[in-house]
Amino acid sequence: MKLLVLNGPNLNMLGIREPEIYGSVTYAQLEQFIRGCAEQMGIQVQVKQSNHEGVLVDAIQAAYGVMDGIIINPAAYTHTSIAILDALKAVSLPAVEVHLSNVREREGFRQVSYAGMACFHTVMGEGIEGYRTALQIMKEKLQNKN
Ligand code: CA2
Repeated sequence: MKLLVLNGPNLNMLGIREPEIYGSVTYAQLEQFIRGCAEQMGIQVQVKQSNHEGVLVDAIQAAYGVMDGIIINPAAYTHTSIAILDALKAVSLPAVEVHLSNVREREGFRQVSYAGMACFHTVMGEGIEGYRTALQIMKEKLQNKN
């Protein structure tokens, strides 16, 4: 089982600012955490972060025919990017959306998720543990398929 874990803009700033919202773990530690969880579950992961919408679109397209699923935290592009939604729809891979914070309890502009419209599940408000949850949910989905 091979999964792409894709993280959007400013998540590379984790642990540096706004720890009250996003926690004190750095992005490097988050990547390590994701790799550790995946290894425990017998999942191969490619973990990628970009601040650029087109790079995220390219990464989603590159997953086509290579990966079994996508776990994505599109960060601010969650609420703006039809390009990311279209890319997820185009590759038609099972996708899970993750948010560190509980976006439902935040500002009005965070209440729409375009990417989420192409995802079969959303995990939010669990901090970095949300990535473990997403890996687990994806694993169950892919196992039930076969
Ligand atoms: O809760 C999440 O995971 C978000 O995807 C994080 C995004 C935000 O725009 C979404 O609405 C919810 C922001 C990521 C920026 O991360 C920062 C980390 C440290 C300092 C500042 C921003």
